[in-house]
Amino acid sequence: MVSTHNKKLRDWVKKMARLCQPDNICWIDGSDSQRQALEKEASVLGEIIELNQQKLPGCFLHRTAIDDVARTEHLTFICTKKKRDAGPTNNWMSPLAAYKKARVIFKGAMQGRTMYVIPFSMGPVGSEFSKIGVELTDSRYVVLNMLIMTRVGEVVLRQLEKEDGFTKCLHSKAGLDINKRLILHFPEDNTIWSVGSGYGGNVLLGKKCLSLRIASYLAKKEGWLAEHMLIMGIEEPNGRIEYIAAAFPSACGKTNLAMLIPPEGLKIKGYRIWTVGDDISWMRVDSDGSLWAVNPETGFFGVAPGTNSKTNPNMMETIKKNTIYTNVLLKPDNTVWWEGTDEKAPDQGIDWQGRPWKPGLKDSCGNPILGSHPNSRFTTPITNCPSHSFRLKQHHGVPISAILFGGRRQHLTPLIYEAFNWQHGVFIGATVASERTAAQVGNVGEVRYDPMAMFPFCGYNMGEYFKHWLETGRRMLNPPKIFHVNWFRTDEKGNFLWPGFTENLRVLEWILDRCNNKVQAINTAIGYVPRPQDIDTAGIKLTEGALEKLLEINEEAWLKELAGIKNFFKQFKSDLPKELWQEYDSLASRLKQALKVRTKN
Ligand code: GTP
Ligand code: SPV
Ligand code: MN
Repeated sequence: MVSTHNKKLRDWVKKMARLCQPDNICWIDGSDSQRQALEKEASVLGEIIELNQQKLPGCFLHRTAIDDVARTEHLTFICTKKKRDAGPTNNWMSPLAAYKKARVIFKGAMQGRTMYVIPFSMGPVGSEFSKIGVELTDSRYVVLNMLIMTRVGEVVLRQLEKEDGFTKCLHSKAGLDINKRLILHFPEDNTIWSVGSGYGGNVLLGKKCLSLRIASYLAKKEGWLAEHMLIMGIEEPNGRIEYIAAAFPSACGKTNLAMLIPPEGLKIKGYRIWTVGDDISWMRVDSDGSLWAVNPETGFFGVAPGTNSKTNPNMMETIKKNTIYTNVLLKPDNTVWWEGTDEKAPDQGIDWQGRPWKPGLKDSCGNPILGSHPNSRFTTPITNCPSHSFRLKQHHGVPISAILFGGRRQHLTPLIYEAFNWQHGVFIGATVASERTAAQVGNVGEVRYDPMAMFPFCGYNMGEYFKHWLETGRRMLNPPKIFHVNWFRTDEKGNFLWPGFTENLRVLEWILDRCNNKVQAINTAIGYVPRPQDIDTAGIKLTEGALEKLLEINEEAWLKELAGIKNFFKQFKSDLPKELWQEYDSLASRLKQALKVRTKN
């Protein structure tokens, strides 16, 4: 039996139990024996399915409700006293109204269930970077996932006796009813309430809710950055490891980039990749004037479809054991399958909705019925990953040489370009736009602005957030260089022009060369762009003219893009830093000038 001397914690648990009325309360201690007992219980109750233990030791499958398969951004709220503090990009509710509305749903929601108390640390226990949370939940699936994704148990309770504050995270599945689903954040109370969902991003409250929405608010107050970024180390041929952080919107390639294996053509040079994180980066300016980053998580919650031994061999190795699969296809031999994995589809199986499935099935509109959901995922420990960094546990993190922003754009943005300076880089980050993916409910493919890939995750006014980025830049002696990448540009037929995945290292190589002043670049209206000959294409076959097309800048199309940026910026009114309007104006005049020169020639 776990106990704590922290009176605030004990009182809060009691109070929440009075509201939710569970039959029992169980403290999670982080031990293997308790985890195994929970796995057994959850299997017996049908909440998870034990997979073939010879082929997939320690692995389980879970299916969510069919209307509970991705983050529900329209049901996600930032609840600050003043609406302006949530800003124009967030859904807002007053704290009073939000607590009242949710309390009705939470009331008695855990009757007949156990309330699990999960003390967890985001970041190494005791590090200056780290934050403690305690999640109360009636879902064993949540407990088992949190055990993979965060540092859980006794050691966190002991640390909490030395620190006072923790984020109060309350979750109940309640009736898993989409009409009674709310994901509420109370940054001013350091509190999260999530009810009516069983999907990862809505319920693993240490992840998007704490480590991005609440943490971004704390980071602004305390002078650091909480970002939706992967962190990776690139060991160069000379043995030096340079670390980069990259923000791409959900399902736009962070996990894949974070653990790439160098392509054949570049192997000879001796690069090696070290994975620090695939989704979240907490960064601080240190006494050396550089930016240092930690990954607060201990696991990956990765997208399954498209993961195979060509696109991501390290991940295929990682998910062979101790992994929870969610919403993938179950094969007759009790292993799993998804669209775009190595093997061809099995002759039969059970689809993500629990129905019998075989290849070629069509729905009433003639569309193929998928075996696994497009946002099906796996939860797996980072230490399973062959490329995991040896610096994961370091309290200090890693120094960041470059920051990348990126989006999924068929047109317009080139494969790679570099900001002229930090302020211009913040403008580039603030104007990231991307085609919507299956990671959130909504129309897939629609282009939306997603500044710094944080649109769904910033816990306060994004106008203030841009200001914070600008200020952080001014505090650094050696700010990382800022770049923008786009792996998703297509030709007239809609085919990707760039092979992507492992080959992306060729672009990272140029980025590092720029950081180390080893290579020239072309000064264009939008930023520095590589000379085609400076991207190493040894060993890949690009179609004739593809690289030029990938690096092409169409000034007319960019001027059209500016109109969209203007509308996006306008909604922040006086909260948008003037520096971003300056960057906007400079970009407009550079584009007009370039267009003039081009039409003259
Ligand atoms: P979240 O976990 O939602 O934050 O997503 P993520 O940014 O980690 O995305 P992930 O790496 O899981 O990739 C999502 C999808 O993009 C997968 O279907 C990949 O196959 C695809 N993808 C990743 N990298 C590339 C690339 O370089 N080129 C192309 N064409 N597709 C890619
Ligand atoms: C994302 O959607 O950006 C994810 C998955 O990383 S979730 O945890 O659901 O947010
Ligand atoms: Mn993500």
